[in-house]
Amino acid sequence: MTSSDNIANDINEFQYSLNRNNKLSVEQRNFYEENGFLVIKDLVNEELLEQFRQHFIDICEGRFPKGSMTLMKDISLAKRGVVGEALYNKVQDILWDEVFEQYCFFPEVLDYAESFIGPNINVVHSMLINKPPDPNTLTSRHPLHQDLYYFPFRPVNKIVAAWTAMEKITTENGCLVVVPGTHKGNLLKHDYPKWENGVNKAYHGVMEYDDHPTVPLEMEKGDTVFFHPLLIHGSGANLTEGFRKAISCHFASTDCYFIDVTGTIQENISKEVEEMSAKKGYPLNFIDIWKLRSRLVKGVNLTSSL
Ligand SMILES: O=C(O)CCC(=O)C(=O)O
Repeated sequence: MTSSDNIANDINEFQYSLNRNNKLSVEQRNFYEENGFLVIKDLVNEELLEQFRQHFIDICEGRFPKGSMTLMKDISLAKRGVVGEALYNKVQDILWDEVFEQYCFFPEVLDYAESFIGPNINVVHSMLINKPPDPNTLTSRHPLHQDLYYFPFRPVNKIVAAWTAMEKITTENGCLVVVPGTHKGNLLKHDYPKWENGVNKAYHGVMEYDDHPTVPLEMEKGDTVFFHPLLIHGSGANLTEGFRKAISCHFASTDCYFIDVTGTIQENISKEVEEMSAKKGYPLNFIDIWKLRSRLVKGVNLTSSL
């Protein structure tokens, strides 16, 4: 197929990816179009992932200051009095950290992000997710959700997630699970799932969706999945004795703009996030909180308020 055929396809068929930088084949674009996600094998090198692992452990064990990052605890493990790497399930807002920022700026990841959202890119959400061994409570599960629910910005097709496995990730240690094709639907109503032992803070799920069939994404260390912010996804419990880690960013085009979520199905999460911020001593509104999570990582920002 010639590049002019590609452009014709872009105009006629592709809604969710762009004809840029020849990173994606037509087959890969068709797959993303149909399914809302795409796994790229072996994208991030082992040495960098090991730096991230050690840095996370150093932060959890107090050897490196967490600064403006947020460390989140697993609710069941917190009750059991465990400490360090075995307690924390997430470090969030890693975009200004001298070690983790290398992921936000990683050229191979950004080249793929460009194929989905264009050349001018802000990182808008960034985290390292740790799943310590589950203490038989299943609280290491992440309910099925759509990431757009958390985001007060649009347009939706100008946002993409990158999620990189930091070790071999399987059904046993809590891989991502997805519902292919759901990126073509609407944003659905979310709330806390009514699970026996509860669920981690701010882990809302699509309501009445728990029993929906999913596809597991088993991945090798360094594999990276790109996915659309409406794709319904979650992850299983870590039923092994080891840790399961992944590092992830959401990227948005600098064409994105903020929206007011008052009166929408996003209002409940906006209030909860504002309360969490106030508790930490920063009584900011939802949009200002997201402004602080954003940083230009590629190209120029001529238009965005993000
Ligand atoms: O890494 C995981 O277990 C799931 C992460 C996820 O879906 C999220 O944080 O939105």
